[in-house]
Amino acid sequence: MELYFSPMACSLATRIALYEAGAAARFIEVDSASKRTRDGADYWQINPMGQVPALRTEDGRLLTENAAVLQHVGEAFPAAALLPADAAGRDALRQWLGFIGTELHKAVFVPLLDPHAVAEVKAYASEKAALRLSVLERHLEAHDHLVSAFSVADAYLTAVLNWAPYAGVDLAPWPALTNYHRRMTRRPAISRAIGEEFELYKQEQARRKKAA
Ligand SMILES: N[C@@H](CCC(=O)N[C@@H](CS)C(=O)NCC(=O)O)C(=O)O
Repeated sequence: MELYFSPMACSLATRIALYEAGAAARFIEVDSASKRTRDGADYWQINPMGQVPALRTEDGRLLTENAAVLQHVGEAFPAAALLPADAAGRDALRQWLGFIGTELHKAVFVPLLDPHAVAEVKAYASEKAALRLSVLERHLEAHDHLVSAFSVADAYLTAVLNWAPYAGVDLAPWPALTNYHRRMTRRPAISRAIGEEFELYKQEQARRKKAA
């Protein structure tokens, strides 16, 4: 498998899933500004949306969209139990993946992190945050994970919550969510993935500063 990723982007969730599974994969870094891979390939030609993650599957297909990519990895490595085994658990997982992708990632965090978003757009996104974070808070007051055990949904939520300090989202009013995030980042696979990608993120920032 090959994972197209940008450092500390949502594609971190798939790296986490691959590390949790102990899977061998090739990681191809995409500069989110220039849309070039590190070896100079035009990423628009690879993924016409220009977004990460994109996963080249073992049989050569290119799969995009976090929810699809994460479930593919979960299914490819069943021994890692990154997906619930029962039908109700799978439904809950799909529900959380939809929630994280649309309600949290896109509705709240993308506008708050986008330097081109105007103040009104940021205010609108900020306004959306409290309800969504309170839904997570209520769930995590009663559960250790989004579904019955660690799953790809936890990998995705962790990747999104990592952005909170950069997006100006204060998690302090949500103690169960804050504790959950702290607990997730202590998992060896997650700590390793964040450590490696944060280093790549700093290198990317330094390259951009030098080029400016
Ligand atoms: N709907 C896509 C969204 C992916 C996405 O927003 N990726 C971001 C990084 S977290 C990205 O590549 N942004 C660059 C861009 O949109 O040009 C998914 O769920 O995979």
